[in-house]
Amino acid sequence: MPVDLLTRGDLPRPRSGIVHLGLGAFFRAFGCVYIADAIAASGGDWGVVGISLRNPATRDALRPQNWAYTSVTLYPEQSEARVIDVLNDVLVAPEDPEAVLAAMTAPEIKIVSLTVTEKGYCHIPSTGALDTDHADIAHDLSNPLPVSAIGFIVRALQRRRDAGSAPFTVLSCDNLPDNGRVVRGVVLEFARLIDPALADWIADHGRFPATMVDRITPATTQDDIARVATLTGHYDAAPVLHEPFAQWVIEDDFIDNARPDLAAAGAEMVTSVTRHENMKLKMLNGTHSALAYTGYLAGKETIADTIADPAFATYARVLWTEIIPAVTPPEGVNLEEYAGALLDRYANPSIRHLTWQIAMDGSQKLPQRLLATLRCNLDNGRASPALCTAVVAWMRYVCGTDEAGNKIDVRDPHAAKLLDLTSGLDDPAHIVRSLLTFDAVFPADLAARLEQPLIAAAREFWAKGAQATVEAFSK
Ligand code: CS2
Repeated sequence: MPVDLLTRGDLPRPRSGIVHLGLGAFFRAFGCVYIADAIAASGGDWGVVGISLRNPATRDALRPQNWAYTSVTLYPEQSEARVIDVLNDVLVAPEDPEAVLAAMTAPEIKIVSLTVTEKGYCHIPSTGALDTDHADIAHDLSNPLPVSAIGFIVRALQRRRDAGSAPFTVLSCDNLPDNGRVVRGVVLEFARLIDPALADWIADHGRFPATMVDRITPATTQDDIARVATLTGHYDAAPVLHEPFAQWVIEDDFIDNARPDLAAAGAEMVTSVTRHENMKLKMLNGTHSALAYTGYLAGKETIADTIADPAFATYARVLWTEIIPAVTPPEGVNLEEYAGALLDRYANPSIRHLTWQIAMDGSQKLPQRLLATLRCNLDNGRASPALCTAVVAWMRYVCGTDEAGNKIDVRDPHAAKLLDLTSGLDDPAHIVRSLLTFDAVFPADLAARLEQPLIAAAREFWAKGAQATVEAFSK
């Protein structure tokens, strides 16, 4: 069927009030949709300038469409498309960092939001401190034109201070515990290293509200692009496809209260997101990672495929029985019901969320997703065999070959280091001991307490394989 190019919607375009760093599928499927709804409900100059920090693909795909794109909600049995029209421009940082700084310095920009994934914060996952050995940070500390998100934020704030304007609110939308505190911490550390007075100014005037973000959004594939053209009759080079569910919980702490009316769009504006964030990271992301490593090694391509195997569905339920005692529920939330809803979300057969995609960057994810829960359970004398299995599945995965001996494309900022720590080792006990020395992931005190239970879990995992190990949780 011949299809027209997607064109802009009819709505007048809002002027920009937000710069977003890291314009991936997630923010376009999530934040931009909330912002569109907030503008529709209450108006305001909250258009978005998107920044791609690495490559031009999204900019190149969206420019011929005047930055409009299709957001597709995937229900188990049908899908629903809608055009999102809040982007005003997309800049590609490596091509023109000056243009990015200029956009962030414009006084009408009130918010700089970011989805740069865990590793984009350039922090040490186990401590939260800025990783000053990180190549991008080392570069940005000595160059006025940055490459990292943190460098851009600090240099733009420096320009704003020098111009006598107010700072922007920094809105982290990544899956990190207390993400506002994490970004504030690395921004202040960076600023102190280049200009201590700037650090004081940011500490006094800046705002870094924490958020909990939730919507499952797999990467868009070529097949998806064809599918969306068939669904809508328009060719869109960069649609986003996502589940129906969305939850955004935001600490309502913005400079001069300048923000879109996100509550009108369904976001929960609260005084503290800590409980929501902990619940989501441990219960959703923790089981997601557990299913990704075990599922991948058992030959499952997607989370829906994994959960369709009853042994893995049972494994997920067992994981939740270990996780729930370590979670303080937000007011009014029943954790058993939350877990049940997660299982339904995972089972959605329309969502092809690759286990390999979720398996990426485990060194950045394990601390908050699995290890914090394990620590809490150890402190309280609770055994956690299913969580230990998840950690050893990650250890097995980062050794770099699957159970049939095929090479795994392990994507992790520390992939080489992880491989180095395990290469030449066959005995699972040696592999566990070696990986536990990696203190960016395992603080020494936790490593010591985890050694025995992880070695026991690893012996079983290596001997039986992923599928049989997971099946044992059904017995
Ligand atoms: C996933 C998340 O890729 C991953 O690591 O666990 O992206 C997950 O889909 C989202 O956090 C859901 O809100």
